[in-house]
Amino acid sequence: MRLPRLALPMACLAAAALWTAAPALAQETMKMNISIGQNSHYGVAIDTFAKEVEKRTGGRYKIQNFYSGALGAERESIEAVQLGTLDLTMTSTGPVPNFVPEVAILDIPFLFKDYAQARSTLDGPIGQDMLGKFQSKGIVALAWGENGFRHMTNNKRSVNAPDDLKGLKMRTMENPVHMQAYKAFGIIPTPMAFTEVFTALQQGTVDGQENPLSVISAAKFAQVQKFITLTGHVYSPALLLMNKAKWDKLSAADKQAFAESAKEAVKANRARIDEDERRVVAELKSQGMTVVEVVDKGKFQTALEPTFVEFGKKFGQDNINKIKNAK
Ligand code: EAX
Repeated sequence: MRLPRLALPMACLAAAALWTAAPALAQETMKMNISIGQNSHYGVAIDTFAKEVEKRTGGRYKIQNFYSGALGAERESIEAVQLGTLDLTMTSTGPVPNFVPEVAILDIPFLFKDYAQARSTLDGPIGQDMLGKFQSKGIVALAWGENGFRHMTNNKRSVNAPDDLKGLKMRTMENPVHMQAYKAFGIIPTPMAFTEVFTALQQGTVDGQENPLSVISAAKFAQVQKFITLTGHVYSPALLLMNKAKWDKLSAADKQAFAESAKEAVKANRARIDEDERRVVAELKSQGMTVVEVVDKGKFQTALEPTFVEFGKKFGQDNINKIKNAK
């Protein structure tokens, strides 16, 4: 059967029209990974980020999120973002000194006095200047997020003073500042990726660990830890990191969309931490943990004096004081 004379040109026109429309509908999917579960202060952050990126780029970009270290632990994820085998990650600063040594100053115990000061310092010139140090390492730090003030948990005994920490085998992040400081407490530091911590606690490979309430709750550590002391000994920042080559390929408008989406993610992240800080202590008590809530932090700081002197030499006491005194 012969087609009407106009059928073929019309078909070509329709195909051409579809083809020209195709680029506008083209969608690139980027992968993002975190070390803890979706129902967490990081999960809510990257889910917000994903929603905002798709909305603000008009669907040109989609973020596919992975949780609980599905694509690797934090150190591996940072490495993968640097290499470009992973597009984005949200991570604590724990492993970051291995990539950007300058960031290690933020891991000094008792550096920040409270959440408000930590947030304003990181969102201000000191923090923003530090974000700039990632680009030469092939990484774009989109924003400072938050992990929270870290507390000590263990299975051996209630910790009421620094001496109670002596001899405890504690999992630490792969962070040189933490490991050096915790030795001053008499702790035996055992660096380990977060994805291995629950099993290590369950099997008694380590006696304890230290993490913010948000992490302790999300990781269900009450199932494998008996005691917690609200030492708040370290403020643990977090970061949203992106592969630099991928960032460079974005248009100016899409760069702005990603940056604004990161800001929205951090708002959700910090709001969840504020909620966890109100909620989790009661949760841990109901799950059977013994909670030492009233802690003489001065005693823990005094025990760290020798390492504070070392940190002053390593990072410059003026630089440390600049952060400590930041408003
Ligand atoms: O970033 O490794 C840790 O203890 C971190 O606090 C955890 O992975 C969340």
